[in-house]
Amino acid sequence: MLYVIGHKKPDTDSIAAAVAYSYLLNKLGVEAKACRIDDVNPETEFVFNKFGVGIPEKVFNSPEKRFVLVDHNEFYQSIDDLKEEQVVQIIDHHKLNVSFLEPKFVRTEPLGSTCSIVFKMFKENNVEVPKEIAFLLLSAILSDTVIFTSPTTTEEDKRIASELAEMLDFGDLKAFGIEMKKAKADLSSKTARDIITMDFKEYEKNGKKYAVGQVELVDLSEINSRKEEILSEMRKLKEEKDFDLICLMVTDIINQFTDLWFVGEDWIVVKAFGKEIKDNSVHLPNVLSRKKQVVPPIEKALS
Ligand SMILES: [Mn+2]
Repeated sequence: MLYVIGHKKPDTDSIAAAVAYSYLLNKLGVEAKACRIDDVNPETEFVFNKFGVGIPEKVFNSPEKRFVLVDHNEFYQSIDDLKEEQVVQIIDHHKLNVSFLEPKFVRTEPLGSTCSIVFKMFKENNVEVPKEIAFLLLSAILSDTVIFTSPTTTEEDKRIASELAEMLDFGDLKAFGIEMKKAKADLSSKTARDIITMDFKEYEKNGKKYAVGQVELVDLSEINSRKEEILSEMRKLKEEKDFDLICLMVTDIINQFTDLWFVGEDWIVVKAFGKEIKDNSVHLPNVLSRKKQVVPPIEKALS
C-alpha cells in the first residue's frame, strides 16, 4: 500500500493531487490511498463539500509505510520522521531540493499546479477522469494559479483548466475562483496563530532557518486592523521554533499585490527585495507567488 501525501499545512492543490493521483494509481493496479498529514484549510473544505467528496484521513508515520509525495519534495515539509527508503515517488511542481542514494520515480514540471501534472498523467495512461476528480483538479489549478494571475501560470495550465471546465459544463471560472478564495479568507473566527500558519512553509538556506506564510484575500482591511496582534504572534512563533526570519505574505488577489510582513533578521528582506521597510513590512506590487517571487529572492540573499 502506498500512502499519497501532500505537504504540511496542505492547500487545495496538495489534497486534490493526493486524491486524484491515488485514484490513477489504483486504476493502474497499484494499491494506493490518499491521505493528509495535517488539517485542511477552509478553501479545501469548501471545494470538497461542494462536490460531496470526502476529505482524506490523516496518516501517521511508521517505518513500514511507503509514501508518494505530491506537491512537495523537501523532507521538512513532509510527514515527520520521513526516511529516504520510505519515499517511492514524487510528483511536484516546486524546485527539487532532495537527492537520494537510490534511483526514484520523480516527476516535476514547471506548471502552475501539481494537479495539472496529474491530469497529464491520466491522459498519458488513457485513464478517464471521473467528474469529481475533474472538479478537484480544476479547483486546484484555479487555487494554485490564483485564478490564472500568478506568474507561475502557464498556457498549459489554462488549456487543461478549460478542458476540465468543458467536461464539467462549468460556467464562470473566475466567479468560482473568487468564491473559493473567499471561503479561505474569512478571518473573523481565526486566531493570529491560525492566520500565520494556515498556509506556512519552512525553509533552510546556509544555516538560516526561515518560513513564509501566505494569506490570499479579496480585502485587506480586516487583516490590517489586526497587524500588531499578528506581528506579535509571529515574534512568539519565531522564538518558539528558533527561526531567523518569519514572513507573512498578505496578498490582495483583486489588486494584485503583496504586503510582506516579517519579524526577524530584516537585512535578509532588505537584500532580497531592495524595498523600504515600513512597520515591519515591504510593499510588493504584482507579487502573488511565494514559490516564484518570494522564496527565490530570499534564497539569493542568503547565498
Ligand atoms: Mn501546488
